[in-house]
Amino acid sequence: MTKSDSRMTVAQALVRFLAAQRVRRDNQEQAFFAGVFGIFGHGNVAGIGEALAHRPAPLPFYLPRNEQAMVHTAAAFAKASNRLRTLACTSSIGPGATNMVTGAAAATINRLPVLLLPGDIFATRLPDPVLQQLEFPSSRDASVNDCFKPVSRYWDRINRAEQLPSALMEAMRVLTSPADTGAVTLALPQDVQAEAAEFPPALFEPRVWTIARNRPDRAALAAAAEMIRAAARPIIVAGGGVLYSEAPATLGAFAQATGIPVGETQAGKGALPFDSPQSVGAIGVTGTTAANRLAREADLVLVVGSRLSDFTTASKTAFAAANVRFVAINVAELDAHKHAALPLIGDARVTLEELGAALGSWSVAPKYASEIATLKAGWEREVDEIYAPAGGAVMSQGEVIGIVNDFSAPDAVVVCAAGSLPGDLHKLWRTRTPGGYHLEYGYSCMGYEIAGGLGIRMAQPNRDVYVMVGDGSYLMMAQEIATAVQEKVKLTVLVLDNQGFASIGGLSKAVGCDGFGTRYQRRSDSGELDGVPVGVDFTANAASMGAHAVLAVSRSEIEAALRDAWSRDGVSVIVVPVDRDKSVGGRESWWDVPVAETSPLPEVRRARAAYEKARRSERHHL
Ligand SMILES: Cc1ncc(C[n+]2csc(CCOP(=O)(O)OP(=O)(O)O)c2C)c(N)n1
Ligand SMILES: [Mg+2]
Repeated sequence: MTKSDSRMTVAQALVRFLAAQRVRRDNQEQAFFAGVFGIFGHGNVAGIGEALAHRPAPLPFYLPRNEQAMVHTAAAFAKASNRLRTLACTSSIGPGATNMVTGAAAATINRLPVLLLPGDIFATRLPDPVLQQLEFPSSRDASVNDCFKPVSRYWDRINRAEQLPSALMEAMRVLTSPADTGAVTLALPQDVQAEAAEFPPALFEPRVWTIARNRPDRAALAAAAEMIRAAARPIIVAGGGVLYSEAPATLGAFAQATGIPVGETQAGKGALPFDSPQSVGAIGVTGTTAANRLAREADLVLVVGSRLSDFTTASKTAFAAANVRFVAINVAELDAHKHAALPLIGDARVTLEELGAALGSWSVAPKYASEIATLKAGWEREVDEIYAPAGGAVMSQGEVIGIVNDFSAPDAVVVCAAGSLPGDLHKLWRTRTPGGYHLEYGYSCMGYEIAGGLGIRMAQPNRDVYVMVGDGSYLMMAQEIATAVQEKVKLTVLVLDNQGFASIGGLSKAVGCDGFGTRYQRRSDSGELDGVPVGVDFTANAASMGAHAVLAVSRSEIEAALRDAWSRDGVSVIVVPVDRDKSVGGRESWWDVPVAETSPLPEVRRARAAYEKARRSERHHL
């Protein structure tokens, strides 16, 4: 590289750097950035936009329809790549930038790497205030991009070209760190993006970031093995870390050798095939009868790669035995110490291998093993019953899930994020292949589904992707259908229409409020939203964006629509009316949602009394 080659704009240097970054784990090495998503405005069109217009070859550019959605697409892409690849996202300043904040929070909470490049106000401050600039009265140093700080694992603002190299190195360190990863935000003032400078040629050399498989402390590992040997009723909680570490086979072997049952979190579901003898399915608020009963009496919980959210711990009521103790395998200290666990800070795969070796031929007692088998068989019967044809004019959501599950290939991926579907899918979806169950349930962000489906299919073009989305989530963010059509990405989207929020409607009833404000009804003469249904034509909406869209009311219509979608390219949308009142419900679990302490509504007072009683089971694990 000659001296004149190394003089370039900040934006050009950034793009060139991105194209040169590679990641390696085990024997797998690949480019870390699979492309750049972007929506241009005056805050990035002349800087990053110019640099992308003549970008290095291996970096494709994608034009989405909404900035929040593109971050979801990038996060889903990263999740479906087990965090070994991601996409960068560029936006203009102001609303384009803040639209990404929700996506950043979702990525960071789910521990998924995404690189966000919002434009920012002039570093020179000369033309201030520019279009879309927030004028913060007590500091000229603030912009709307400061909103990204708490939702980013690394945040920086590049006010001078000289700051770029160290910021990029920090960005990569965080993005490729299993423990620290999440959204990384580099705010780029629009004047700085276009400024030229000399950059050190080494910045653009191909660079390989190795993702380590750290091993836990030896003494802690020995102590953990002792605790497991001493346990009579151990259970494993498998979280997303099992999948990200590519440890499903290791976990399967560990569970088979020890006979310890495995309950899965939303992020961890699919760690074991549903029909493996040790799999007791979903655990927690949206868990199975089998997993929740075993959790209740467990004396030892081996947590693998989970952040133990309230949905997993049933708001700290799931593990009810007085003597219960925890051992937690996690790359992050933050998680490994939760519930006063004995922390095994390390990679899930190598730690399970070492723990398995330390346990030798130890396994659970035959009586416990047969109890596990009985509970598992009982749960599979329950699923069969919910999957079975029930008749009736409008389908239940559980039955629709069964139809899609039965139809889909073993390596198909179902994707979802919010509403009543996540709880039903967590319990009912029979996952057969790791990665086959993709739930964004860290942020449970309505609108993730279709944008996420796009990212999954981009990461895994050979797997069928089934987006299952409620009517509420669809109405919040369906526009990425147009992006999928543009990119010729094949997706099958099932819109489950129950005319509003079945999930929050049910919750509202449970807290004594009778579903207030959760139905899509027109305002009536009473002045309330209790008139005739709003009635959205979802098939017309999807078709208008280039999807093939059909309404499917009965079992046979859904099956025919799935077959048709499978045989087509592009986006197929199947709209299925579902009965909001035929819910699958919870299984021996509880979720802490505080009920009003005083109210004129008698139902609320009753709910409060029940709440106070239930809350007594909530405990500290110290
Ligand atoms: C962006 C966002 N806003 C609000 C919520 C709270 N919320 C959770 S589920 C839900 C309703 C979802 O409706 P729909 O997609 O129709 O699913 P259903 O509950 O009917 O199954 C709402 C409003 C959320 N999770 N995300
Ligand atoms: Mg709905």
